[in-house]
Amino acid sequence: MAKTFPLLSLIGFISGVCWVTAREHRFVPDPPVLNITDKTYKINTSETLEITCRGRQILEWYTPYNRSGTESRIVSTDCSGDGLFCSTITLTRAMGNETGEYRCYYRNLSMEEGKTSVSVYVFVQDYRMPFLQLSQEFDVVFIREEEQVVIPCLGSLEDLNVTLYIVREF
Ligand SMILES: *[C@@H]1O[C@H](CO)[C@@H](O)[C@H](O)[C@H]1NC(C)=O
Ligand SMILES: *[C@@H]1O[C@H](CO)[C@@H](O)[C@H](O)[C@H]1NC(C)=O
Ligand SMILES: *[C@@H]1O[C@H](CO)[C@@H](O)[C@H](O)[C@H]1NC(C)=O
Ligand SMILES: *[C@@H]1O[C@H](CO)[C@@H](O)[C@H](O)[C@H]1NC(C)=O
Ligand SMILES: *[C@@H]1O[C@H](CO)[C@@H](O)[C@H](O)[C@H]1NC(C)=O
Ligand SMILES: CC(=O)N[C@H]1CO[C@H](CO)[C@@H](O)[C@@H]1O
Repeated sequence: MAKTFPLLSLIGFISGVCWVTAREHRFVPDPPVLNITDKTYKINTSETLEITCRGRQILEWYTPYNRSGTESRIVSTDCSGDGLFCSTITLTRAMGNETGEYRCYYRNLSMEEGKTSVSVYVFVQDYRMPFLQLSQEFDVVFIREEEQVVIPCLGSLEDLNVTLYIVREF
């Protein structure tokens, strides 16, 4: 009788392990893969951006257009084959304000970097207009004394050197 307890807890342990693996198989397929493996990618303005994503489920993209809420110039084409889902996005004559994160993710799964989604940060370098218009929400930044504050400044060049000036308006 004394031996049943360890046996029971062993069974409990095994079923626990099986449950965890089964759960992971169900919710975490292999992450999608981009054909650009670097974290950042640079093109010049008016060039064409083309990124391919492959994965095990239906793929969708999250791009700077999702953030800006404007109509997208991005064309996506299906390139599925060889048992994999595949999607290519093409952006012709890229503009500086199309700088940002291009993320490919599995539809209907919560976006998790390296698990259900993969991204690349694309700089569409515009040397004539290096600063990008920020979305409305950043119009006002509140500063409190002795507190660190982040003033958002978005550029289309990775190695932009910026200086902050205070302009007093009365
Ligand atoms: C982008 O333009 C800059 C300046 O005109 C040039 O030096 C650079 O080689 C170009 N880069 C690419 C990837 O075409
Ligand atoms: C990624 O794939 C697209 C479409 O096939 C191709 O045009 C592009 O050059 C590829 N990019 C890289 C970095 O291999
Ligand atoms: C982003 O926009 C694309 C195309 O407009 C759409 O298919 C996708 O569902 C959007 N993603 C999110 C997370 O809103
Ligand atoms: C970039 O600016 C153009 C107009 O100059 C606008 O049509 C487009 O939607 C903007 N792109 C993004 C990603 O906000
Ligand atoms: C930015 O400034 C740093 C320090 O002053 C300097 O070392 C670097 O070369 C500058 N980069 C560019 C792109 O001008
Ligand atoms: C089950 C489920 O959530 N289905 C959704 C998958 O995503 C598409 C498009 O994003 C939705 O239309 C479905 O409702």
